[in-house]
Amino acid sequence: MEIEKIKEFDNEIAELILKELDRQRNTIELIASENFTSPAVMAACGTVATNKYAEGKPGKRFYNGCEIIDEIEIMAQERIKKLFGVEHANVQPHSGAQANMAVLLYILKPGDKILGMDLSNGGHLTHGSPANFSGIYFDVAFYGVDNEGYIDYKEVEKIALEHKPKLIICGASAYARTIDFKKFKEIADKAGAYLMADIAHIAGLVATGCHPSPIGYADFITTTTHKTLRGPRGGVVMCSQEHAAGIDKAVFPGIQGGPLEHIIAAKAVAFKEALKPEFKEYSENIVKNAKILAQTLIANGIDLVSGGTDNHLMIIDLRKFDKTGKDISNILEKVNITANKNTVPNDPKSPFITSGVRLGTPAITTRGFKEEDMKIIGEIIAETIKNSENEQKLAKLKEKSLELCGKYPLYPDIVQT
Ligand code: DSN
Repeated sequence: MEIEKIKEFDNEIAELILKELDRQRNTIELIASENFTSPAVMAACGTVATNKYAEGKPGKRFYNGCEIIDEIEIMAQERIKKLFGVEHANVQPHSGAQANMAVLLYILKPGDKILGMDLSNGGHLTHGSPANFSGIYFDVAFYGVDNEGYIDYKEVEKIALEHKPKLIICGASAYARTIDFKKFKEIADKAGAYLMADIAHIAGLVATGCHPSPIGYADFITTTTHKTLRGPRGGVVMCSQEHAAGIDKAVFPGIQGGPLEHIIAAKAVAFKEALKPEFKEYSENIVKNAKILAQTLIANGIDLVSGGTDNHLMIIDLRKFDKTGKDISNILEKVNITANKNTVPNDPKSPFITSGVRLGTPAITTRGFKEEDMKIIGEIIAETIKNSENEQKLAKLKEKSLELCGKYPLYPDIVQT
């Protein structure tokens, strides 16, 4: 990070960036959708590739001077195709929301029917929420989870056959269990629907075999690149050759202008990292750490939606403590743990208040946190929930968090002067 260069011209922003670095260093980061990129990925984001306009696609641009940018973008495409075993990848979407928007623009007309997972049950805004373009322009039906917190595939099938959507969306932002893509494909076939799998959360796990893959089942696969995949912030759409031209056209000129080529360069670096054997080991550790964290919380009297986890995340259900996700996520911040409030299935509270807190292990696993650390973190969280009004106790818990952070320095090569 070339912080000195920023400092020379703009000390105010440099100081704020350094404060943010300090916050990240001294916080146990449990937001399930966040991660810490490698220095190489971060460096690629801050390069001359940011200067180039490259509307269009490699070999077919609207601007001159794109020969080298083309090589970068093709390298990103080839690496992610190899990583997931897909025929086509568009690496230009600025985010996961844009990746999803491209698929919907390509395959649907306004008013068409879609079926997605309810946001309050673990879905995503772009899967049909009334507050999002996907709910505003399309006729949406939702599926959710059963009382145990699992997707009920019989119920999904029933809704799909009643609603007859043109597109079924699977994939989630807050679902701790394995997603059965084969079952979704069978349902989509019965309903005569296309299937889109949004694997934003689990992409790194899918790439390394730690979660079953939707390849071969879903017509469209979308992902972000910054969660378990540990790249820069961004999105990707993957599909078969049959849909390649349509998806490319939907991304540009359909919904975006010039792609962020510096971010595409950073995506390429991240995909190279994800193709290494060490990344498989990292993904296995994410899942292992999540399981231990879940077991520790349960052993300390904390309820989890679905009673545990198969992947990188879990949702604490606070209802028995009569506490809200909003309050507890704020109090966790006092003990230097960052997490986010999250609805639980059939939540009596609004999405701004909620009865749950979502936790995930991708970021702390990158830092090097291990089994024994997960046990300590689980105890800190349980103690925080039970002693949320005891400031003295909270101060002691904060010390414990800081001690853990000190054990695993973050970006040790960035020196604050
Ligand atoms: N829904 C966000 C999350 O999972 O944090 C990502 O869009």
